[in-house]
Amino acid sequence: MWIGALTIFPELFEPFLATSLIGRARERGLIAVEVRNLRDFTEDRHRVVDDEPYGGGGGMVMTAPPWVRAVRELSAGHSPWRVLLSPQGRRLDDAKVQELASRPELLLLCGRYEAIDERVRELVVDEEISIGDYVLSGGELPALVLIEAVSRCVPGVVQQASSVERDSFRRGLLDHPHYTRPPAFEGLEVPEVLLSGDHAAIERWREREALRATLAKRPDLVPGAALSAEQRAELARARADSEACKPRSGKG
Ligand code: 4FV
Repeated sequence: MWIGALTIFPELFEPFLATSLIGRARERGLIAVEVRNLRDFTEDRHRVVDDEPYGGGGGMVMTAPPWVRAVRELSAGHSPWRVLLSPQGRRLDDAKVQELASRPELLLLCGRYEAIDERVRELVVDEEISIGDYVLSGGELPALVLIEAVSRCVPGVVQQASSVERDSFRRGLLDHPHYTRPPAFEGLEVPEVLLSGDHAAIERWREREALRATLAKRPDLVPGAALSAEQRAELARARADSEACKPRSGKG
């Protein structure tokens, strides 16, 4: 997989791209990440990438020519899916991560300043993606989030492929609780079943706990989740319990 990134702060990417999972994936040639400085695509000696907003108002706007020049030059020899990271974009979630990971080439546009000239979107952007409803100072961190999430879907990047499949959200539910040594800590014991060696019972426990965690923390996910028989039974139990706790209305 080839991922290009356009930014005025390429130095922000290096430490992340040279470390851990992503660093090893690049060494093993599973992914290639090419970070380019947008200023290399300016034509003036001050390498200016921003200007005053037409119509006035605070802040500076990133000018279109460097972006269009850069995207077209980086698309020579590549036909990347061109993604602008911005708060106006579709929210990044697991389904979108998997869709982006199915593409052979991505080009990520990382903005700075108040905004980017609208004509950049019209001329060289296929899709806008947001990592959340808050405003950052730049698109670099969202791009790094996207690179990490997408790279984990590339076969071989995560050693334990099963752990990716078991990841939260992959099956629409949050993950079950995890434990490791010591077996008891500050009076808190590891659930007995996990020490039993009974893998069928452990799997059932994990399924129930994944559903319980989701009901408690992200009930909005449950309707869309692919529930196993164990989880459907647990959901029915949970619903029956909550019904049982509901105060009886006076009538009848
Ligand atoms: C953002 C987000 C984000 C907006 C103006 C960069 C900033 C500045 N990108 N998800 N949330 N971008 O806040 O993706 O140029």
